[in-house]
Amino acid sequence: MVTSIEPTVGTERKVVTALPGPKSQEIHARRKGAVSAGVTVGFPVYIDRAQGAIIVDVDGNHILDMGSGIAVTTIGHAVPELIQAVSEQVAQFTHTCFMVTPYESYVQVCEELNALTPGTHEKRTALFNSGAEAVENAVKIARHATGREAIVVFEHAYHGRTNLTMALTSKNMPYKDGFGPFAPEVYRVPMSYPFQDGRSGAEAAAHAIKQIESQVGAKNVAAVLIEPIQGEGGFVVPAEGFLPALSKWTSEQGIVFIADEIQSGFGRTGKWFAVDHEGVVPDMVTTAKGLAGGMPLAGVTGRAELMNAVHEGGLGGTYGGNPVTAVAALASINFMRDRNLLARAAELETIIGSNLRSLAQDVTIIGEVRGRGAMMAMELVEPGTKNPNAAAAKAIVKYCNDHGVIALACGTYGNVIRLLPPLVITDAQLADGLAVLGEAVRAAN
Ligand code: PLZ
Repeated sequence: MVTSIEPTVGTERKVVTALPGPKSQEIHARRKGAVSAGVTVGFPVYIDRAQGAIIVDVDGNHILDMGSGIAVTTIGHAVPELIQAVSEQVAQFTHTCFMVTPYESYVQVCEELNALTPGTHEKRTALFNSGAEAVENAVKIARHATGREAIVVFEHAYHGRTNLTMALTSKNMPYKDGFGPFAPEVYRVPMSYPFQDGRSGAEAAAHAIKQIESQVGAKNVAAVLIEPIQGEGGFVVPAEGFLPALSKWTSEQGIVFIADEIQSGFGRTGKWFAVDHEGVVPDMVTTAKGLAGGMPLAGVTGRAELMNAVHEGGLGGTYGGNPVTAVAALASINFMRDRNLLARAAELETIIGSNLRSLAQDVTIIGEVRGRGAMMAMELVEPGTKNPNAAAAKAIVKYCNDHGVIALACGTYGNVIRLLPPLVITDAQLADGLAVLGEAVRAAN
């Protein structure tokens, strides 16, 4: 049984070849003949193993991970407790299908999600495989429970790549182009985006609500679906008061308020959920990514009366809540509690925020530094304007990658650099990563 990790990975970034190295290049060339061209790769170093915040590629380069596989490995790579739980579960049984013959870990994950998501009301949970699948199911449930069809989403939103979630996602390239027709009854309204719209939270909410009332009609709306902090759309943090105002209005109108916490949730922002920062209690919450430490698991958690409104057999799927992923979630949640990782996320906000803000004083391309916890970003602009500067973002990501640091871009216009380090990153690793990022920004300025 695997109970310990070889201590060979170490804790320091170490680049020993040009990146990507020769072995990675060889595999990457094979990829062309085997993998659909539709699936692209940002940084083609092929990974051999990883531990904590360090990823080791097949050429022996030690790369600093400030992306966590897009906000997934929040607890870091190769956590011994998770390895143990998963290994034991694989040896016991890997699959029976919860709908055929169930197992306790599924129930335990639902109990945890019911307890951790905001609000003390009676809740129920259903488990799925991916974020997109969770969002689809949240919409199914909201429609079924309300008997209404319209779904309201926001500008810059990202909710997935399946047919319904493509309709919910805002950005055409690369997510939607040529993949239509899309599911109907989806309506998009403006997001609160303080840096760009200058509106207060209350003003932005009134603006969005007015648009829903005039263009859709509140009585037709099944759900308002929102990322409390937008992920792919640019780490947009809505102005204070926006989410509470929307949540209040939806509850007055009998509309289901769904928080898509797939990227912002599970400790990433310093609280279990991003809505917790403003005391908002959604009717439903979707989770995935950080939930299970790298295993594919997603959940929909909501008010019992909504979740139970669906007829028996109306929800499910072959693999949803697979036992290996379920024990990974339990191990990951325990690890986060034991290590007090929410507090660590808040510390990371202070360290990263002050570093990026002082960098912003010295350069002209940083328009805004924003984010919460270990979900921090900078929006890059043409100097002296608020116009997006995607070329700078691209150059910064490349510089970081060339120096063995994973940093990701995002944003409707590709002009936001986001940092999503694992919460176990050490102060020394973070200082190293931020130093490389600083050089990258200065070089692009
Ligand atoms: N909702 C808020 O962030 C996934 C997408 C990467 P899946 N974000 C990463 C890409 O280019 O495909 C995401 C999200 C929010 C839903 C999803 C979808 O989650 O697990 O990728 O289906």
